[in-house]
Amino acid sequence: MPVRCDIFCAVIDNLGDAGVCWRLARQLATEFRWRVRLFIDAPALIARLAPGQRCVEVRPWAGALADVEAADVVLEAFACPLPPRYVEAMAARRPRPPVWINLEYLSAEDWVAGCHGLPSPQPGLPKFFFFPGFVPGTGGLLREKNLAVPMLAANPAAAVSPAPTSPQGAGRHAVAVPSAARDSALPNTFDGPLDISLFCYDNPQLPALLAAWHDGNRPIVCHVCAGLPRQQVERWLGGPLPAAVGHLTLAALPFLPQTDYDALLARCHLNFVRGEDSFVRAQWAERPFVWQAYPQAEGAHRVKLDAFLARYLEKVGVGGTAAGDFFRAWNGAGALDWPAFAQALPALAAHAPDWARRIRAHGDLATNLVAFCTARL
Ligand code: TRH
Repeated sequence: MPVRCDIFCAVIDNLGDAGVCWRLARQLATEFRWRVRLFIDAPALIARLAPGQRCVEVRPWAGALADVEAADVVLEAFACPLPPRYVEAMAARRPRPPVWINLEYLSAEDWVAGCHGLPSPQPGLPKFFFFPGFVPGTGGLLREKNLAVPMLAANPAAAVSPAPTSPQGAGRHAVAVPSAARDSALPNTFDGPLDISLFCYDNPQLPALLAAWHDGNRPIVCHVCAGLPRQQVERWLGGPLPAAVGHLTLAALPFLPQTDYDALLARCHLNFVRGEDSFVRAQWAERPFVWQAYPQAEGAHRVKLDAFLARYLEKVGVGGTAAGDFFRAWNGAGALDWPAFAQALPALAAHAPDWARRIRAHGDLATNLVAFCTARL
């Protein structure tokens, strides 16, 4: 009998809760043949992330669930509270209660490895903390077994931006495939035109970055993601995208299915990413990236940022300082120095494959989760 797994996801905001839960559900279903139900309070998000998917049963979750039998493995994403009726069904399950997992948010902080896998100190049903992470002793990072295939083999026409209107405003042309994607090889030259993807939260540093690109002397195509990024770029431009201003081309991306977004990351020279899932995917794309951490009160996100930078930049060598300063400025601490960061791009590109090898060495999250749960079933 296949292992039955129920994943519960309460979407706080943005896309990452759903993005992470979807990736995990898909991998458990397709690589481990688990029978997965994803209970989510925003099921439409899954339809946007994975149009037409059939491998996971997506169940709308609102309030109390009708009579639902508890699964073998129950995973609450990001400590979302389970419906009381479902917890009762878990307690009543025979011969033993399910393996109950709390999948936590990703952090590079040192304390994570010491908390990973610990039982949650609460009376009644045993529940375990499961922490993703970059180092041994954590649950690892979400990564499909055959990752290299989808990112580079995905349909390049899907991860493109409509070409900008010509200066005369002649209207949209056919799609403009990012220059690096034309020969579908990884973009590895950084002294010519750059393809840059932009996915960010509201960021007061963005106007300065766009101005630096505009005033610079090299052609840049910025592939602007839908939502907050596009709203901010159009505010800076004072008009709709796509557009071309001097050397800077501002192309507008529609919201892409998740696999096409992954493919975009592999095709750009540099990726601006945010939150958790795109942050991890940028590292698997083995391209230079800049991360905007999910903003938290009292600057708590800067602790997460510094913890990550301490690990990520440890072996970069020349360019590491400029990269660290740029990451911190992008997260609100200091002024952006684009020319200095641009000079560090070759070093960051050379570092990327070794970094990807390091963070996958202790296994991927789904494989580690399956081992953890199987030992307790
Ligand atoms: O959208 P996010 O800001 O989600 C955030 C973070 O997950 C954060 O940790 C969490 O606390 C908060 O939500 C509640 O960023 P993230 O994590 O990168 O998730 C974005 C998802 O959207 C990711 O799976 C990639 C996907 N995506 C697409 O599928 N298509 C697109 O066009 C774009 C831009 C993103």
